[in-house]
Amino acid sequence: MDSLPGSLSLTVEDEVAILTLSRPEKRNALNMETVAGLAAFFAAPPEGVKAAVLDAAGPHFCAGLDLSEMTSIHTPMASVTHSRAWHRAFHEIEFGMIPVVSVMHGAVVGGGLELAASTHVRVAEASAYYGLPEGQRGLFLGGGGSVRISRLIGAHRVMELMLTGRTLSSEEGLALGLSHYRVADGEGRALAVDLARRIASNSAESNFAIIQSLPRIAASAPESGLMMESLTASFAEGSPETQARLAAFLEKRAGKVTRD
Ligand code: 1HE
Repeated sequence: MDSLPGSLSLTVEDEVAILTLSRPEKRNALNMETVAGLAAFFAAPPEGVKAAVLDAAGPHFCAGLDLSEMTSIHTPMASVTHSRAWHRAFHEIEFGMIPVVSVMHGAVVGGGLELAASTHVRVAEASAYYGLPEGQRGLFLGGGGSVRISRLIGAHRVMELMLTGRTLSSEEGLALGLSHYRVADGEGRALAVDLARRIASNSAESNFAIIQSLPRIAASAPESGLMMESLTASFAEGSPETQARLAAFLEKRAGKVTRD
């Protein structure tokens, strides 16, 4: 793959890529170079990688849009072009070929929360907090948050967070669905890697169906959704690997579904 910008760093452990936002001196604020780097990485993940972890260096996950870049955006066309570039990048994450587990800590605000909302599994450390300070900055969401964050917590909560500028704690975020897990500070990355390894061990067809079809089915009219569900199931079950996995279970060679 093309080289990453300096604001992103990559390690690959077996089938799991760990991509780290690496601009802690600016609290991982998302400049266009970083957004383009995210788009390029998730459009073409390294060969053999089956799942990714999105982590962040320093005390904060992401301070959102790099506000210093906004000073050069003076026209509606420049602004819409900027937003659409974010949309393309986050689309590559949400509808890419590999499931992504994010690890959130400290500030997860504005565009940082939009970025996290485009990942498939979200782990929060206790220090994580969430906010949408767009109202205070004279901005609006532009990285897909109106759709994705609203889907997670409801448009009414997105509205309230943007209007008041208040923040939610990691406990509140867990209860509302902003994260799926909440762990002690410093424990997020290990859990995320463990989850990514587990995800990577699923059949590739099932993972593809889960991240590509499920959100589209859920957003469809029920009758179309049900049809799409049947077609997706036939795609996943048609994999040669499925028969081997079913045989392994029936011959008592596969794991059982037990309480973690
Ligand atoms: C930044 C940014 C940024 C920090 N753009 N440079 N986002 C916000 O409104 C959040 C703005 N940031 C903050 O509220 C705070 O920086 C934090 C709570 C995240 C962290 O505080 P702290 O005390 O640890 O760091 P700091 O001293 O405020 O910032 C360190 C440096 O990062 C400093 O630069 P320096 O050159 O003076 O060292 C800050 O200016 C810089 N920095 N955040 C640019 N966001 C697609 S639309 C999405 C719309 C949005 O995302 S709106 C939300 C914008």
